Amino acid sequence: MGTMLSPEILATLERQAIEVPSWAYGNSGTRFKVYGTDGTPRDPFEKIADAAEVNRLTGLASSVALHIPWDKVDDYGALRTYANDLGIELGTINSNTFQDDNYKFGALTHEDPAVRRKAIDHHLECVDVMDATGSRDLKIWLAEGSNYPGQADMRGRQDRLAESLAQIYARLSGDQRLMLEYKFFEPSFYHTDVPDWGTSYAQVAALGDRAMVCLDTGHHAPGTNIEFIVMQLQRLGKLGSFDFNSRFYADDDLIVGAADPFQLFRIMFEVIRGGGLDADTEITFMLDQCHNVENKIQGQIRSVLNVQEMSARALLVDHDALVAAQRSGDVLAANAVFMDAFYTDVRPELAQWRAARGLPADPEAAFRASGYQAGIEAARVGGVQAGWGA
Ligand code: LRH
Ligand code: MN
Repeated sequence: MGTMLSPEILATLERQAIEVPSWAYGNSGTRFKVYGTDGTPRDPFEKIADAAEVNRLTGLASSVALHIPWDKVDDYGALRTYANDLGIELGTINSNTFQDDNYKFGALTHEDPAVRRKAIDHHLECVDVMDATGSRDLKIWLAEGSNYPGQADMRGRQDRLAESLAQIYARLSGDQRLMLEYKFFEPSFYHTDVPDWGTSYAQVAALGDRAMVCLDTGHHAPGTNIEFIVMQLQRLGKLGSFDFNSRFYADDDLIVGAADPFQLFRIMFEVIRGGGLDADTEITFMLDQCHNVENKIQGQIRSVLNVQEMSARALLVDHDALVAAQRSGDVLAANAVFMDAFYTDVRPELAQWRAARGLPADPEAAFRASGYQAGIEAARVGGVQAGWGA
């Protein structure tokens, strides 16, 4: 084996686990068009089968996140057993208060206590699902906000949000956690009730130790230094999870590392600096993506490999040389140490390492040669393909 990736680095990479989203295997698109594709799953079982195929070929995706009600089933215990039989776990449970007419003007922040009650009850139902699936994390993303100045009482909404979240938090048991995801705009276009890390932090800090911030890499204003936020949230002990994806413009939900691999490298460097890849890490690393035009399963394979690859490069940063250059104020030397690691092509060694562990050296090629896609296209005929609606 090559010499760049030391046994310590390989041990860290061996522990790495990236949770995949069930909805990435269903149809998705934009407001203009959602494309159907042959072989798309029709139910959560078929989504889990595809997620298991990603894990089989990469050894990296040992759990799959669910979205309620998109992944609603009669028997979550049976779904859990099905997943476990395929070698994966059921992971983060994602709530959904962004597709119901009652929530047009808000859900957990709504003026009307009856609407808030309905939204809180949905979250309590999600915790019931967690009890059945053995999931640890409840992830809450809220589409709530307003489109015109004056439309909403932003302060009143924060107070109602805090009160609603407290009721949900009180329902958690065991090691269960609540993740509050922020997003700076869309579908609201004037104010969003949880627009940034500061607001999410303020709300979860008020709840307690098991409430954390979820950082979706596509949810920041252009030009935001996301790795600085990663550093600060870790420093505050409140970085609970990532929704990994990449974007050129807005919340494009593209393959992580595809639009900006250097940003992913910088983010993973700060994750490592803060102990986020240590054996006792409390961070859930999840993908949150949509494969609108590309093959979904191969897209997921490439995504988890991109995170692994940029993690490997970030682990290669010569820490002692970097600290020495930083302390001596040698700007260009410090930057050079950082860039050397980023420019180090670790792909051949990772391929060798995978082969040594009985995994395909090139998982994407293995998937294309496996016949899995042709198999699901032949088998999954009829029924309704899963998507953001179904
Ligand atoms: C919102 C979001 C959230 C999910 C949804 C699928 O943009 O990032 O995490 O619930 O995408
Ligand atoms: Mn997200």
